[in-house]
Amino acid sequence: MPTLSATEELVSRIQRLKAERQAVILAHNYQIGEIQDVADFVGDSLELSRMAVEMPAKVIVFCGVHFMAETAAILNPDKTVLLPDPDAGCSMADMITVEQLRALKAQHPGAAVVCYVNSTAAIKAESDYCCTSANAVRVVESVPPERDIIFIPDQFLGDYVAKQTGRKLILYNGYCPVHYRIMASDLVAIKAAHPAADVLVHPECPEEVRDLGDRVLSTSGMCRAIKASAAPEAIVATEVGILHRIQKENPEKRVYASCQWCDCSHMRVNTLEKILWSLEDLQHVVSVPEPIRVRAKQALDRMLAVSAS
Ligand code: CIZ
Ligand code: SF4
Repeated sequence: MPTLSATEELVSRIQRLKAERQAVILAHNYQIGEIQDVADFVGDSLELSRMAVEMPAKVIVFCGVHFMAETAAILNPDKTVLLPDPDAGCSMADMITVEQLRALKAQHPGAAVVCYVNSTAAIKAESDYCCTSANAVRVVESVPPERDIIFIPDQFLGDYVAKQTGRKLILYNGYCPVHYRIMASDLVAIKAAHPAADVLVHPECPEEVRDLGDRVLSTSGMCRAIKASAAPEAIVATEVGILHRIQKENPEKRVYASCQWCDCSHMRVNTLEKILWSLEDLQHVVSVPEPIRVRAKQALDRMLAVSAS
């Protein structure tokens, strides 16, 4: 009988335990390839949140970062949500505290607060609407026109949405350090080397980088666009973990990252071993105190109502 490689052995133990625990494994588009391959679903945070609600599983192993697992926990109080590594944070989410948000609200009384999903549960609880990069434009358009809007924490996504909607947004100075590494000059060079490629840029990139793209899209928007395009090549300006999914779905295409060192250290802390340990020990449980969960859920529900229509 052929012997299994160490990875195959790990995968088979994960699959066995997953069935025993009635668990589902959800992986974000930015996770490493072997985690995407072991997952039941791979997607962006909005799709994974929806999947977490729809799946009949008792346990959700959320392979992503803390705010994503928290979002799943907010929407699924009766399920156990596990994060394989409790230190998988998000630099952008950590850039704003509740005190800073309250100070901003005090400066702009009456303004609606739209928070990007890349934020803590406590920040969502202080916000009126949540949004992801896939629905930020629609969420902002749904805010009554007479209301001012505070948009937190991502200044670049906020700037993009302001330009798309024509709404004047009160921006905060947060940003994603990973997307900030993508230089316009790198994108110019790679475009020159592959002139036939579709160029897809994430809205967390600064404007001079966004302006070089054919389209500005969320991660799952990029996956859909590449599948639908006749172009034989694509350049993606976002976190490099997404290349695995795109290449797997489009084996005949050549896909390039605009920046090789655009990898998120938080996303990288999850490993197959940690997924196995997480299922063995039912660790690390992500839960949100009920008073915060209920308020944060209102902001998420407003977002889900807009993006369902
Ligand atoms: O919403 C998400 O999953 C993130 C963080 C990015 C994207 O564009 O999908
Ligand atoms: Fe946060 Fe940026 Fe990493 Fe996404 S890529 S989890 S926004 S630090």
